[in-house]
Amino acid sequence: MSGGFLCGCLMPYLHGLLKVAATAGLSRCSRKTGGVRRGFFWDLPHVRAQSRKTMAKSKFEYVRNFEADDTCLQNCWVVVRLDGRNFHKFADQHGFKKPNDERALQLMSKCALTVMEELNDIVIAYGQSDEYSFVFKRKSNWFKRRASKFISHVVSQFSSSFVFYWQDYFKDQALLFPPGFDGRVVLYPSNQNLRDYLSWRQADCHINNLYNTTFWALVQQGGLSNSEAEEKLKGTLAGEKNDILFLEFNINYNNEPEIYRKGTVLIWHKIEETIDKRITTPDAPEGKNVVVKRTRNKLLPFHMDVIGDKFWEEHSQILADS
Ligand SMILES: Nc1nc2c(ncn2[C@@H]2O[C@H](COP(=O)(O)OP(=O)(O)OP(=O)(O)O)[C@@H](O)[C@H]2O)c(=O)[nH]1
Ligand SMILES: [Mg+2]
Repeated sequence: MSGGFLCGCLMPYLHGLLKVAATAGLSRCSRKTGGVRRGFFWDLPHVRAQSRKTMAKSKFEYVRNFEADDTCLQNCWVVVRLDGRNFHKFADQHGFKKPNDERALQLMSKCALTVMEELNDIVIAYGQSDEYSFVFKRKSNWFKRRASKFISHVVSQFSSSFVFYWQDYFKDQALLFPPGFDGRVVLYPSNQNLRDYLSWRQADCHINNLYNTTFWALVQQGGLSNSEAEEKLKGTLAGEKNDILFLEFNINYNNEPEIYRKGTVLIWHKIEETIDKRITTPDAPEGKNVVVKRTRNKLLPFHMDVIGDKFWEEHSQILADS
């Protein structure tokens, strides 16, 4: 390439580029960064995005080191529990039935199903009231086991589903304001720890539900004020609450719906199904319908005891976690 060509063709082109850069405000940018190169046209956002892979790291790259390492310990069960924020108020303002609103519980489980279908590696979920727990496989390497990824994906997927599916469950009740959920990660190193965790949540469901069922029977059917009912139940044991329900209101607590007493367990099940499939064969090149059998994993809800051994014996694949 001759010097004349450089001056004649390339210089006006470079001069043009510099003018464009100056118009885009990059001269100021270059003063700020103290270097000529950093303020040049490759600092335009689209150029920066393209060149990130090929260019050396910027001097700002060090800020990455401020991020905390939140990798979940290997070989532990990763449990994410979320809980509705201020659902006492939310339930009141949206006319939830007391003590249990079937629509609300079904909506919560629909959201949990969506979370399990959309995200990887969740083997079991358990929910009651305004909370849901999700258990990721011990060996999960989803997002390199980063706690922040586990929490944020579960909570955001659940929250958006809650709003998305609201009207399917609350036909005559508009969603009045955006609900929120908090989330946390807890690691459990042994199968027994995980079972005890789920037992704890189910025992909590039982204790609260027995209290609430008795409390609202006293108020709604017994005509007591809230504070009178509270006073009457102060210090009572489970047996005494059962007696109040049975003797005063003819309610056998054991006959209350299982979804209220036990909460909801979601697990994967292998199901066999038959589907119609269209295939072409040498004798039917135009295609024909055949019935095909296949097995697939489907999520199913249960309202059963997870404290005893029976559930874990019948669903041994959950803890096997190969
Ligand atoms: N009426 C009614 N209320 C419910 C139902 N499910 C949950 N709730 C309400 O949601 C609350 C859940 O308890 P918490 O999570 O401890 O209370 P919260 O108000 O959500 O407070 P934070 O979680 O601390 O923000 C219950 O106390 C009820 O007031 C339901 O089916 N019916
Ligand atoms: Mg709550």
